Amino acid sequence: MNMDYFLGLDCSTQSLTAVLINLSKNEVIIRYSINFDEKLPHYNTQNGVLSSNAGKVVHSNPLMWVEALELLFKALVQKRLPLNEIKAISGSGQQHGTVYLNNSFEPTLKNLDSEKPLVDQLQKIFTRETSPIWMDSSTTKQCEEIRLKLGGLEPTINITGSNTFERFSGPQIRKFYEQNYDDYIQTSTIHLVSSFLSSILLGKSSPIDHGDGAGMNLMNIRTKQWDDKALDATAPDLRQKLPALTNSYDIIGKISPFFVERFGFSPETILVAWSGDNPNSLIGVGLTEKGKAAISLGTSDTYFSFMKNLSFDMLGEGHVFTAPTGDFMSLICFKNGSLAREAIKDKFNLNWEDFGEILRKTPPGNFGKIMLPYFLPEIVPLVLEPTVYRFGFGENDMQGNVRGIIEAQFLSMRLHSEWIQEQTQEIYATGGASVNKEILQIASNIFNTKIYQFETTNSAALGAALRSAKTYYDSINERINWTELVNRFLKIQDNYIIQPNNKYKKLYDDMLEVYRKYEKFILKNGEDPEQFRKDFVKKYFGN
Ligand code: ADP
Ligand code: XUL
Repeated sequence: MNMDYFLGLDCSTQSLTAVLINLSKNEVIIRYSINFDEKLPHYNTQNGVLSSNAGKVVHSNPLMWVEALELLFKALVQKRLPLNEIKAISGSGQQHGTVYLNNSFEPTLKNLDSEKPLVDQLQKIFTRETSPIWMDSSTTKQCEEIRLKLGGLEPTINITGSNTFERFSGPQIRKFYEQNYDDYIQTSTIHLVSSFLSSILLGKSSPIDHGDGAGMNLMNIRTKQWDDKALDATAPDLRQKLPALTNSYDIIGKISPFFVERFGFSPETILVAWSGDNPNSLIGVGLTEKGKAAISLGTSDTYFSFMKNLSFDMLGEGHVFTAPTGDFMSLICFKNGSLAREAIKDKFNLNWEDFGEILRKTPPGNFGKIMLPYFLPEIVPLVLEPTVYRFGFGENDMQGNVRGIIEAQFLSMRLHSEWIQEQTQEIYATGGASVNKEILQIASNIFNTKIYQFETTNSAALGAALRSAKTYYDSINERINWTELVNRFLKIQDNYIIQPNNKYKKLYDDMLEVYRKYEKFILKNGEDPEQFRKDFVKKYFGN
């Protein structure tokens, strides 16, 4: 029987993942990941990245992603998966990262020899050996320059959907132009992680989709075109170096002969535009309507929601991206996600089970212990010099720190998502840490909203597979709408729903105000809220 197989790939910070689905049976055939540190140690990454200058400069190696792609396909062949029956492929990339290519890029892709490894043939296509990624926070100067040229915060947000951010592609490109002028001039094409990898599969330079394009400070969020003012504010002759923009649901071509010959894909395999990991996860967790939000607890923690009507965060902390459906999505990104949780876990030599046990045994409100968890430079709120602040406890208090970091992360998430107008009735959780029920229970109590936990944490790769299916069915006129498609696939079982405990609603409402005051105190020279914190302790813990 002919089966409808679709493949989704996700090149994230720490790994490259494949999710192969069979839509004739609504099932996942395989999820398979290549972890960069483990499988490709010769790139010397730690958690997938190369970090310098006290964590301010963070790059990764585009050849490592290419090598991972080959390892992944090799593994799928060894597992005897029906690669030749896959109808369509799409993908997902960690957002904002940029890849700098010279004029041998396209000829090299066109003339690949399927007898030789990709990585050997792509050595000479780069004008910049490593790629700055989303964790980089070294472009504050360029952010200010671009914002100023665009007329300040409000026009910048109105044009691009976001304030300028250190990790966004535009400021990163400007830094390269300012500091490596000759290499910038030698650069003929600049890709995102997503469009770079889709180019490899396509055998020629691929377009950038509107979802990932919105994370660059270069695309006009209303017209979905490159914005002349933003391009001019960033670097000279930038338009010529950028690929075209395309809808996330567009077909960009068929798979290149290299992959047909080397791994046995069908030459008829359709490629659908790749997008960023967060837009892909929007589909992978099924957010195709208003009133639903998701938290992704991966290397970064993100909070995002589907948006029918364009609305902006005029405080400049959140973003609006294009959703894969052609609508919009809001997104807030916190850099101190899993790596900050791991820092506490490792400091006390715990495993995740011990960590969960401590969360179960400690009381909501944590006896009024407040942490501001900036283990790494933070994006929201902006903190460039990482420092961890503790109020009412010390760094050796194991229980205080374990609960402290989790409560801090979700209080901060609640605080900084207040601008999103569309009320959330349910939150969908994904990403590596979403397997942890104790963490999700605290998130549920703090938001006072039920949280759905999925069987698979690879929602970006799954979203990519589902996107490729949607486009394929549209192309053969078997139209199926987004909500029908995701509902057919994402069955949520009852035991995966985490209910908020109403008993703690008032406590967390009050604690949010304590937290808000501490952020103001530390970051904006506000008043010292120590007395306020003590009143909170007295009210809930009686001493
Ligand atoms: P990314 O997609 O950003 O590369 P993932 O979504 O794969 O990252 O998440 C990886 C992270 O998941 C790891 O850094 C680890 O801290 C976290 N993680 C894995 N298992 C658990 C667990 N049981 N509890 C909490 N965090 C976990
Ligand atoms: C989103 C962001 C991160 C990366 C890596 O704006 O910077 O979530 O996409 O996952």
